[in-house]
Amino acid sequence: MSAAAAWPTASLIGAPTDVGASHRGSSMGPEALRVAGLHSALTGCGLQVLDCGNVSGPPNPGLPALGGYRNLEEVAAWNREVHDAVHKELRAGRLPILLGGDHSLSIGSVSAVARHCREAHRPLRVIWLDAHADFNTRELSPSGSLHGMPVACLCGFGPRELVQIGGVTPAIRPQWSREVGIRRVDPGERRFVHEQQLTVFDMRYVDEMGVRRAMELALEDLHPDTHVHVSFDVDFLDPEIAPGVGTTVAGGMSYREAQLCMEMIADTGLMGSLDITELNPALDVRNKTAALAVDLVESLFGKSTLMRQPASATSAVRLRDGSGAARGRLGLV
Ligand SMILES: [Mn+2]
Repeated sequence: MSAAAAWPTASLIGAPTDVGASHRGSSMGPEALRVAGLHSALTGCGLQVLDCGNVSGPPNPGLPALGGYRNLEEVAAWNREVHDAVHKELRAGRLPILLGGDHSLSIGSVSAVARHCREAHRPLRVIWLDAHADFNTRELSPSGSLHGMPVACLCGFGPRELVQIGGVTPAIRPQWSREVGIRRVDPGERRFVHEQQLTVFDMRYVDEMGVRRAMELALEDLHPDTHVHVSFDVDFLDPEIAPGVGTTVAGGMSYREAQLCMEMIADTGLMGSLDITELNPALDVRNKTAALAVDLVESLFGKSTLMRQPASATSAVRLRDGSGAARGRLGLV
């Protein structure tokens, strides 16, 4: 039996807004992901796919920060919509995929996932793939942009409108999350990350220990009943391969490193929800970042280059025969 047969129906939920971002353009992310073939890529992985269309919310007023937050009222309105849409799909037994939109929308999405896990008495693990820790608060943030604050809000540090969205505050505990790929953290935010004992596998860790070790630890101690939520900020990737992002930071994940992250998450078989955020088509080159995101999502759902037999994952894939003519044709042993 292929692993794909176990997946529930996936629900695509677009949230076309950039109200939480410092740059405009991620509002076009949902359509770019659809144009890049997300639906058929998922179908190709063996999933049934339901495109729920887009949720809607207020336009981006583009005003400067007020009381430490930019566009708080608008961010809260969008997040309530995202929360309700994601929670509805989870209750229906489907696997929601949020198409952002800026990363503040994960407040709504993860709040819904956490609420669903509470209702189902299941443990939750949040895998946060990002260049930034997203653990800012009004006091610590230099910009007031809420897309730099979602993890803090989810852990209960933020405005009432955002920390209460899922009904219980805090929505998650810092120890339920694992951040991977981090390479830009504001000074005050850094102190707060340590204070709250957030587990972060930054790029220094990845350089020294490799993606494999980082992901082994990020995915350690999962219970067979754990719901794994993946929050994928496209700026996790190196800007050389993923230019279509507003907040690029050099030194990100290479193509192969990112693929390995996704494949290791797929190997758990426990992913129950996903966010794809911060894709900015206005900065992209011929939609290549969207196409790359779709490629990586395929890996999250179990597509791999050298298919391994699930029962013999530790055995090496060998050439079917040793003749020169057949070299390059890899067969399953
Ligand atoms: Mn982010």
